[in-house]
Amino acid sequence: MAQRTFSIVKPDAVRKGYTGAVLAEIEKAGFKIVSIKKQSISKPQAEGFYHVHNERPFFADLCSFMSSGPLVLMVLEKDNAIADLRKLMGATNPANAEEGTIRKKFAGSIQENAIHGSDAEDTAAFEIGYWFAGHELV
Ligand code: 3AN
Repeated sequence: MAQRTFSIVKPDAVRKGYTGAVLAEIEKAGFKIVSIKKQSISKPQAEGFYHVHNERPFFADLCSFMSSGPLVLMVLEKDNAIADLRKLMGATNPANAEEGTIRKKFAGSIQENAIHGSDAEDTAAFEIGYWFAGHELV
């Protein structure tokens, strides 16, 4: 059954001019782009988005990075979208990412790792609702 997930082309990839290439990988893998917008986000918006990580040592740096420049927010749809996008993204640390994955091709470091994808159904629902209004998802 078609499932939705939430994804971000992160500021590092946008800055390097990889937005189109990342979107091409996503579409080639069979995802439908339900909604998409390029914008900058504030540090408090990033902190709210990553609240589950607020005890982690990298939290402040991560939120500064995510608010350091424009990014691309997306809602994607396909069968098994959540797990399939995670597979297409590759490991968090690009040094461990498999050949052919987006992070292997486009990520520079464990923090500046090109793409975000929701990791479960409940986080996908929270993340879609955090960035998109219902009228943007028709
Ligand atoms: P993923 O994005 O692969 O689900 P998470 O959820 O563990 O990884 O981490 C969220 C984000 O936090 C990562 N995408 C990455 O940008 C950053 N991050 C994770 N681990 C580290 C780390 N050890 N050092 C710096 N940044 C990290």
